[in-house]
Amino acid sequence: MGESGHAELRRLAVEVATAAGELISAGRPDRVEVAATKSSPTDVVTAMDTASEQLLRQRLRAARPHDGLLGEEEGYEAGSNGITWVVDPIDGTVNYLYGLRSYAVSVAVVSHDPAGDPDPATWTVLAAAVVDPSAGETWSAHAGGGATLTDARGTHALHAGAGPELGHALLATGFGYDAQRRAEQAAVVARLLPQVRDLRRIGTASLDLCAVAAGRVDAYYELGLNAWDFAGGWLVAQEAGAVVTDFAGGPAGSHGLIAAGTALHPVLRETLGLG
Ligand code: LIP
Repeated sequence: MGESGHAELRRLAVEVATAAGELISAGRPDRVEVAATKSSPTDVVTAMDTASEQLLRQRLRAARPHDGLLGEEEGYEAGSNGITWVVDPIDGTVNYLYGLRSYAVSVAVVSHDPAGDPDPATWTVLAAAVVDPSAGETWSAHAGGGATLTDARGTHALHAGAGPELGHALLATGFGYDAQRRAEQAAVVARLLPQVRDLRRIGTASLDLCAVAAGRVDAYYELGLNAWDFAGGWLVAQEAGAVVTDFAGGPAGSHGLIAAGTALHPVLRETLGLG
């Protein structure tokens, strides 16, 4: 599939993510209820997570019936052509639950060995869209096509800078739903905080990665993300010129992710020392 094919996938990703974004923002009840919990009592699902994923699945199946689908709420449904959509119906569900801004719909499409399952260690992200309904912002990218932010003022090309020296770096990070993991993450923060400008906890991996692409933070790192949390934002940051790897410099994954400019990335990776 050539660049024009990737651009077409990007257009479809933006279209379906925008529709799901409208659903979750216009349909947000004043008081959001927890419908269920998953990996821990604080890892919640709301009825809007489920409704958003159903809309995404329905629209993508209708547009591309042979593709696979991997989503946070309903899991993996194999396709027949080595193309799979990776969707997070509401990234930042806890922000959504509490009525905080900074939640998003993330839609990515990847190519992989048709005989296997989509795996971040070996897949190729072809196109992506991240829609932030509260901010009225749409982030998107396609492989070889660059990354953009569309807002009320128009569409802007994204170029992540090389990054400042560590002591002047503004970092974003996140914490898991498991108490033991949070204790480990807190120990890393305690070690890192005296060495950087400051930390931000936005609560939404896809928007953290887009913030790196736009220079709103200088770097983002997190341990324990799911593929649907980072697949979309990964391509936006990568196509904006940021470096996105795991803590050892290999493909990013649930075992670790660091995104930063070309100069800051190696310094931060060494300082974290988690590789
Ligand atoms: C969230 C991520 C965030 C992380 C949270 C959670 P969710 O995804 O976007 O970066 O710190 O623990 O994984 O659960 O809202 O889709």
